[in-house]
Amino acid sequence: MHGTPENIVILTGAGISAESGLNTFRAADGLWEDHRVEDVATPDAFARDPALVHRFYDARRARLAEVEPNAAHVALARLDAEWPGDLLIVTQNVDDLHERAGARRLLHMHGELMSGWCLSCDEKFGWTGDMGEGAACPVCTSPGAVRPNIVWFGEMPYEMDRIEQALMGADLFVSIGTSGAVYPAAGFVQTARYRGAHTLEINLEPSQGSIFFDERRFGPAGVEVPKWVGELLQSAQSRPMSS
Ligand code: BJW
Repeated sequence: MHGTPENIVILTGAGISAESGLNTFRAADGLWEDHRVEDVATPDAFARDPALVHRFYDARRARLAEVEPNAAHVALARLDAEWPGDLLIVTQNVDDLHERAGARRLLHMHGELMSGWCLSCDEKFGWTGDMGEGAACPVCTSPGAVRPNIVWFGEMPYEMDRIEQALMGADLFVSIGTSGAVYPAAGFVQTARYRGAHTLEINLEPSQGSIFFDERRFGPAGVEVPKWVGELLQSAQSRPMSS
């Protein structure tokens, strides 16, 4: 790209956590007890079989205790700490590996595993351990009305206004480890590009929206992200942005 960018939006997906040992959704190993994510991550699936859906999320919440952030999460946290311009990491992931690596300018557009939502009083709160069907809400004490605070298919992702605003002001948009199969996240590259941002994809292989990126780097996130962050911080040092 020409010149040093000032305002950066970074979209991350399951691929950034793969080297930490978390399964992606659409790889051959992406099935859970033979279910596709589209069959368990919906309000209909939860209404039909809440025990199954709770098992899916309880297992994934438990798995978080066994994994650590990898070099890609650490590199993005370093970029967040050192980048003087605007920066927003928008993750589709519901794991907490970005924040455990130290990222601060971060939002979870598809919710968080370590959070619950009471359908009785509408409060959202931190949650550790199993949730299961009978969990009582810590706020209103209603039993059996707590669901994982996760954005399922057909539900509106979180913080869309803030994301839209950041995309409008971005001069660099970077997508890391996402297949580009799920909207609205898959459309962010086109919004950023339309506003004139340089667009970069870092992924193991071309994503579904690969043609919309100006630049593509293929390889494991744990290798490619630290390399890119090092280059970006180096170029910002040698060509400081206008104040
Ligand atoms: C590596 C790597 C390594 C591996 N290094 N890379 C028809 C057309 C268009 C849209 C729709 C449609 N029908 C329905 C819709 C809308 C629907 C949708 O997009 N459906 C598609 C299936 C078509 N979307 C919704 O319903 C969303 N809500 C919505 O649209 O509301 C209305 C709205 C309107 C207007 C504006 C705004 C909103 C909600 C979507 C909720 C998604 N939820 C899930 C599950 C819940 C979270 C959870 O349980 O974890 O979120 S689905 C699942 O997919 C999860 C993920 O966040 C999401 C994206 O997956 P991701 O991260 O891309 O993972 P993978 O596995 O697909 O890809 C991994 C990539 O990494 C691969 O490319 C690998 O190569 C790569 N990789 N190892 C680098 N080491």
